[in-house]
Amino acid sequence: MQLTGGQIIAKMLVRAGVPHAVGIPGHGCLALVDALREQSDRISIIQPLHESAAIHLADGYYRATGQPLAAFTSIGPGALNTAIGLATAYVDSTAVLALTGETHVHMFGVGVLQEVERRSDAANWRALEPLCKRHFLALQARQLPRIMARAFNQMLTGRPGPVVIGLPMDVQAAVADVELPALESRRAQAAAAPDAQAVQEAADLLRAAKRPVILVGGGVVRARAFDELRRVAEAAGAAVVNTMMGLGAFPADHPLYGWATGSKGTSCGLQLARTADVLLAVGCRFADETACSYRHGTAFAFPETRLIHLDIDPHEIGKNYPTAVGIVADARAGLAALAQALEEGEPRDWAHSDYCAEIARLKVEWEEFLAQHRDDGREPVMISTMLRRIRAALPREAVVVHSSGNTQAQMLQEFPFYEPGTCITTGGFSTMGFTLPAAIGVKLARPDRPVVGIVGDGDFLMHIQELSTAVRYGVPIVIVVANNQGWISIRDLQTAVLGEEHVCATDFERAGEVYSPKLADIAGDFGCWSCHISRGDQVEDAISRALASDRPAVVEVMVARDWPDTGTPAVGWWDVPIPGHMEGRRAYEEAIGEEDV
Ligand SMILES: Cc1ncc(C[n+]2csc(CCOP(=O)(O)OP(=O)(O)O)c2C)c(N)n1
Repeated sequence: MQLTGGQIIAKMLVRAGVPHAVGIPGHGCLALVDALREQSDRISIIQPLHESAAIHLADGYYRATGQPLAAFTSIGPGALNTAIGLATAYVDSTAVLALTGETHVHMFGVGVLQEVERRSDAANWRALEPLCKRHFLALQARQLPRIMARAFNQMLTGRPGPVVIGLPMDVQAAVADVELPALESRRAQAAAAPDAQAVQEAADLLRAAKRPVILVGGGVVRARAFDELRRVAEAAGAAVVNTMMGLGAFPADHPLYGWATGSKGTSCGLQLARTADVLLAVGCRFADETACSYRHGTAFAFPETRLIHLDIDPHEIGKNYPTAVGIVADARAGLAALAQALEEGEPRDWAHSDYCAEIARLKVEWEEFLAQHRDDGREPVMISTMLRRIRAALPREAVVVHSSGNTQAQMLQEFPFYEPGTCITTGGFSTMGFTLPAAIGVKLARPDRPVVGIVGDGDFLMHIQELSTAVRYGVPIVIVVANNQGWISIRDLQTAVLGEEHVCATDFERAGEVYSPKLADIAGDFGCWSCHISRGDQVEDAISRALASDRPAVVEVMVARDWPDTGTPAVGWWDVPIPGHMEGRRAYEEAIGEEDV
């Protein structure tokens, strides 16, 4: 087949079942975009307004379906604008294919428009290399069938991740005589299965445990191992706690659910995890937020607690904590094997156990703690009240997207998810700007479900322009903006760890007055349905009307901005270094000695 480089890519995207290519054309990707145009009855082209948003949109689509999209960019700034999106996808282990224009091969190093070449020729791609699972640079069009096959293999097998293919302009345009491989023949069909002996050892430990806990990370969500997780939890009578990325993997109304652990977690999740005798961690990397900066006995007490660590990536096992049993496997395959081994023994009457009663009591205590810090009558409304009202307005199967600031922390602490896969968040990178474009991707993937983004004003303003994308393509997402006129989670941090007099550069002000444009009006100008509210009793009605509008909608909620009503206190520990001259406040210095790293 005689095809240009661009045509090879477009045809292989069609073969891979990629329904959308998201990107911004430029001189650096003309031939590629022309080839996509030829396939436009099979791949729709979506024009976002920022390349990072293109990646977030594709990322949201993948998180909702397991199907990667392609994002495309021009050379130079277009390509480099993908950096935050790629890093978000890489840290959270999600698959996105980024096709970035590069300098023509025969012009490497001359300084073509938008080439970075002072330290090495055509060096733009080097900036992206640490931010993706694999980078390919195609130097000839005939390499592309193989590169594309390898890119899909890298994205989708083992630990998923984003892949970047650098496409010099002449390679996109050059014709090659090629065969296009069947992608299925270029990757393994079954996920990595666990070692039988290790599974047996893990099952023995869990069976003998008095206080078993399962710590659920993003790997469980990525592998869609929801049924298998439930089977293991019930067979072992284990409490289930989660990381930020594991949120939504287990139904919040299940008696064994113990909420989140970690620095922004819950008293319930922390208590269960630190007093476990056996802890099974699945698809989790023990990041500092989960581990309360590794302070011994705060989130975890290894090795007194015996750790079974199940992960697709062998390098995560033993990275931060010593294990009793390390199992390398896909979370679904690993949990299925464990469930089978546990179900062969005597069933546990977990529902009537003292342990289950203790979990219930810890959850009530946590609810009471939240209630103490919440004033439902307050105006402007507290985020805590707003979240409860949003939950009440949404069906169980609604997909909720969130990304940073107090809303993200409070979602972890107090927003119950019931159906698997209904929580989409950037847990590892906590990227401001993710929610809006990712929600568009999620809604494109799941048009049958309500899709709601919950976001702070700072986060929303980072990619507010993508309201245009939602409107142009008629994607009826609902974005709830908690507007506290500033980066108030960071102001809260300044206040909590340094003191109120150290608040700096976190309020939005003009001439000493609090400042915010009316975000609902801006959304209206974009063509969205929008409303502006400030009381808790207005939230449910606003959400219902936004959903009923069947248009992209923005509900701007003015929320409390006075400390401490801005959020719910963090109950875990976080190692935030305090300036050396602030002696009385440097609790973290003492705690460093108690950290396990
Ligand atoms: C791209 C990016 N820049 C900076 C940060 C650091 N950061 C974390 S939360 C936050 C403030 C978020 O503000 P907003 O969305 O308004 O929510 P709020 O803090 O007011 O709840 C900042 C600056 C980040 N997470 N991402």
